Amino acid sequence: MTHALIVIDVQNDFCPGGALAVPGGDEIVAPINDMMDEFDAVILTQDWHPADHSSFASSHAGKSPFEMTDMPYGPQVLWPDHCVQGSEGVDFHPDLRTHADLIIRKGFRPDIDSYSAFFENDQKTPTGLKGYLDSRGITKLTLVGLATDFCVHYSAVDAAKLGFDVTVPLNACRAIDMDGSLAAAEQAMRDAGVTLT
Ligand code: VGL
Ligand code: ZN
Repeated sequence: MTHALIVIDVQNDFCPGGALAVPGGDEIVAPINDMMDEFDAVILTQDWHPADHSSFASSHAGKSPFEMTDMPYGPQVLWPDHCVQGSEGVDFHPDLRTHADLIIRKGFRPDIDSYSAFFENDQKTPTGLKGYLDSRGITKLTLVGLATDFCVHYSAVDAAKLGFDVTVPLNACRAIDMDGSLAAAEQAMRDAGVTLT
């Protein structure tokens, strides 16, 4: 059995001081660094948006961050501008160990957001991560990072649906938690067969 650690979006914009700061986001850097040597493979994901991305409230006249909008693929939260390619905010937290086997970027298509490391928010467009994992014989995944209720949640649910054995240690994740989104995410992960520890 080959077991990979997938570190979701531990980037400056999701840490205190960043454009979409997740409370305590930087507290998970040291525990994640300590975990890395226990795995057969380490994969990092990076939220990677063009400057005028459609998930940004600033791209929608009259809309404010954290409001909802309807996209052709369904409802979408509108975010503050974050993780813009070429900005400091898109970089990994400076203390995160980045000696990973693979860095996968997502959210680079202007018209569609991508919370999951496997599929964009239309739930159809693949990122290519499944092919990479399959071709390396990786069957077991541990997911950590930011944010528990968005990118970790959707990545974990998709991974479980794709047949991977998935564990999420919540002590190595932090949440945005808007309108009960953390409780809903934990329930959705459990329902999908993800092991929460
Ligand atoms: C994320 C909101 C927007 C995340 C990314 O990494 O959880 N959340 N883009
Ligand atoms: Zn994003």
